[in-house]
Amino acid sequence: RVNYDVVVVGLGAFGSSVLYHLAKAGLKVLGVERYGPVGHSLGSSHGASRIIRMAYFEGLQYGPLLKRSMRLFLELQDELAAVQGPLSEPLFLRTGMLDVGSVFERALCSAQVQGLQHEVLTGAELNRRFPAYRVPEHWRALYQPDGGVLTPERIVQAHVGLAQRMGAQVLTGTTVAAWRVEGTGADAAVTFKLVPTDATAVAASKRMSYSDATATAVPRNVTAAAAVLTPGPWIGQLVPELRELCVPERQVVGWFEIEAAARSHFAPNRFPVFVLEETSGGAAYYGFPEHGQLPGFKIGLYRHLYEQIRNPGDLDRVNRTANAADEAALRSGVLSYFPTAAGRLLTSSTCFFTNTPDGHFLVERHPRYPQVILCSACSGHGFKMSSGIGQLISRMVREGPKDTAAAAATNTLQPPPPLPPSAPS
Ligand code: PYC
Repeated sequence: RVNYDVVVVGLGAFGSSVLYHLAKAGLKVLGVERYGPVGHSLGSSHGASRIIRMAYFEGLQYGPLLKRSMRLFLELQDELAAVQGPLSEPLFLRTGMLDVGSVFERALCSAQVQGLQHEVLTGAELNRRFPAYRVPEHWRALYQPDGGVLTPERIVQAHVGLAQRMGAQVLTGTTVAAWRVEGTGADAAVTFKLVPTDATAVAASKRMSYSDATATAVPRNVTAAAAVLTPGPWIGQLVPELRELCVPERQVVGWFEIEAAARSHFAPNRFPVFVLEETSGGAAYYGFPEHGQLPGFKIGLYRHLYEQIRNPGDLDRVNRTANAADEAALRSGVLSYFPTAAGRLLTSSTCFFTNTPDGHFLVERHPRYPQVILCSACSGHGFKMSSGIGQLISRMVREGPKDTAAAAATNTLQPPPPLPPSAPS
């Protein structure tokens, strides 16, 4: 009676991982993606790099999920290489991680409680050891060797490609116009009305990676026994009740030109990824070594409220290029802490964070329709856990709604044991 065991809506970080784990478990699964091809730059899973780190200043409760996710990313990398042959670039590049300034105390607490390898550095020691950094000498930093760079587009493509090899079907260029649950109990089914994504709106907003190659083949309706909604910032369009809770926000990152003489200081073996929060309650930045195809030093602002988008219809109209204020905000961090990379802005990229009020994730069954699992928002720090969350959601789907209590008991995301507030360092 139903076409699929599960329909997954949104094939970014979370949806692609859910699709992969469901296909691996042998379920008949369809992935629906609004744009395409997967790994595109219109959502929240692009930009060439994401941080993964184990000593997590956001909360101790994330520890087990982080370890699981790291293991799964490494397994994914091996599986991809087994299918494709040696990879030109790894999916995970180990560089180490630095938590600098105000985030130091909480990261240290997380490292100590979890028994993770770490070192404590003063700002002076940090500047000597990693010469691209120039932070105040009295600041403190946590160095954790188990951190580095994940390559988001390639991970999303790996999850979807491997899922397809295991039988998953994928529709790109397809928008869910409506969904509803029909029937009750064992007879309940989730029905989706699908339409080709409006290519004109997309082209008008200058989004370069859109492809409507599959749009003509979009079926009008599909039904499934269960559904996983992982639409990122579009969650408010699919579940209007969540508009107040999950608020998308425009985010801009930039790649700045590095002085020729300093370029080797930004190489992956000399430049750990970082989160740096100014101790005076000022800005928080994050950044990456120069690596892969894009030259320059990539820096972003962490948890900065650029531009909240309250109306999902406005997501298609967001300015995708860095304006003067975006550049100035990023350049201020470069000039203060990485002055040898204060050259031209070579490249910029815009994406969405989808934030909850407490900065944690939303991974829940729909309160009225327990066969529908909601997964968004991740408040700007979820990519690194997408492999583990995909596996957990696959388990929730297979255990079924009756096991909500058991699923909740194994859900490592809640409740958060509070960490001490940050102290000035
Ligand atoms: O989770 O490391 C992170 C991060 C940095 C910026 C946004 N998220």
